[in-house]
Amino acid sequence: MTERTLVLVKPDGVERGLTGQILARVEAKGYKIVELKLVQATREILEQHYEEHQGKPFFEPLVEFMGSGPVVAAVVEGNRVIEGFRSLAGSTEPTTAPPGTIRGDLGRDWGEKVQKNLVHGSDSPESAAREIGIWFA
Ligand code: YYY
Ligand code: MG
Repeated sequence: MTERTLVLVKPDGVERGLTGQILARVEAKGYKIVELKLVQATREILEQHYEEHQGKPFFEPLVEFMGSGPVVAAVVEGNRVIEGFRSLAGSTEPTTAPPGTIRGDLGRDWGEKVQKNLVHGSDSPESAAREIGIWFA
């Protein structure tokens, strides 16, 4: 079934000049980018976006990191794209994300409190609808 997901290239990905490579992988997989923008996220947006993680030890460093520079926000469309992009991205920790994935090929551990793992992808249809509403209000 055709669905939409929110993809973010996080500040580390933008800063390292990996936006093109990351979006190229999304397109090469066959998904369609239907919205795209470069944005400096406000604290308000980030707190809403990461609502589920409020109170966790990595929440503050995460919000700080996500606001440390511009991010690229995209809405990506395709059959089973929510699951498909999560699979392309690889698991949360770049050190152990499988080679062949965005995080596994392009990321590493930088010895910081937060995992700088290059991308975000929505994890369910409910999250996707909620997050697209936040970033593309
Ligand atoms: O969906 P995904 O990005 O793979 O991970 P989440 O569990 O939703 O966590 C969001 C975000 O928080 C993650 O991309 C990095 C950061 N994080 C962290 O720095 N340390 C953790 N132990 C868990 C998550
Ligand atoms: Mg998540």
